Amino acid sequence: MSKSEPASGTTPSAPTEGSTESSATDFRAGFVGLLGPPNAGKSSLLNRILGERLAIVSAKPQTTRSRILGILPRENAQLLFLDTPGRHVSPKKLNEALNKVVEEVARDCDVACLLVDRTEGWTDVHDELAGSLIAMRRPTVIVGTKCDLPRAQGKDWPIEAAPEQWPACTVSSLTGEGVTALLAMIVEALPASPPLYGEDELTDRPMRWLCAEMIRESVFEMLDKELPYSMAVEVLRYDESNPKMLKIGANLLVERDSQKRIVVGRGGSMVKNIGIRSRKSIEAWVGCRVHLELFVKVDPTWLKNGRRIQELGYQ
Ligand SMILES: Nc1nc2c(ncn2[C@@H]2O[C@H](COP(=O)(O)OP(=O)(O)OP(=O)(O)O)[C@@H](O)[C@H]2O)c(=O)[nH]1
Ligand SMILES: [Mg+2]
Repeated sequence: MSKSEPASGTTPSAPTEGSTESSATDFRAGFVGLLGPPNAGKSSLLNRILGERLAIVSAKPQTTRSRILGILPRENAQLLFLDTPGRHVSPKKLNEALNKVVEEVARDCDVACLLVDRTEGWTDVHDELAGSLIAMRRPTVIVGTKCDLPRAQGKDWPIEAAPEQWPACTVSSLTGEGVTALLAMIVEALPASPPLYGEDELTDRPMRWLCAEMIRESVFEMLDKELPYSMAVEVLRYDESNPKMLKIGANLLVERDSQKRIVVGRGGSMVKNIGIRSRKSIEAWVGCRVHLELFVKVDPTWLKNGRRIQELGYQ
């Protein structure tokens, strides 16, 4: 989807291999995997790099549930960033699917950025991811995030436990500090290649999916504790026939009746507020008015059923 499109863009854009006139010898292009533990700041970094709010962000860990492609054009390069779910070990079916996404991105990217939250430091998850990236001989940059936070200053940097052959840099997605230097390091490590996607593409994700994600972001924002993790958004209706008014109908799927009561809220107040917040985010994106209808539905199986997880777009 390109940002200049109106409320349309429901068709994933096909790669347009070799479609520009730039010579392959001086042009670089490739996939850049953003990897790290939950909450390391992967989605925030993607948004900062693109200058768009493409990936949803929350203060709660395990927000991202799929691979998200964000395309950054440069004069002599095309950087194809892949945001990933935070690697996290748990026996849940959804988690299994998310870790598979992480493994695939680590395997398929041309360059990896291994994100380390500077306020938390290096963890077991970094050891695991670093082990895989070394085994796959993947060029890797270690990216220290959240360097604007005072708590980041007291921690060791560069990190001793990190493989010393990898270059390191620090960034803040809040202020933008360090991002230009990081991009230069990535371009340096990319292979020579013509652009792989069209020049004005922003992502391969359809607008319908981005709208579902914005609703999910509101859920993360407005509901506490475990509830956002048990919840999925299923878009039932996406009607863009009127260019002045996009109509969306979606289910908020929860696992149990008790959760449904919380999401509906007293007299429907919670679902109403989730709807208002989501509608504002979607309107800011699509640039037209949005009519949004949300329904809360109990679906006790969605978290346990691999096919359902895939249908909902989380794989
Ligand atoms: N101060 C500050 N906060 C940041 C920065 N980057 C991310 N954050 C915050 O850290 C939290 C997690 O950020 P996300 O971008 O959602 O992290 P993530 O790695 O994508 O998390 P998952 O999708 O759950 O794996 C959010 O509250 C962000 O606002 C930064 O550079 N500075
Ligand atoms: Mg994320």
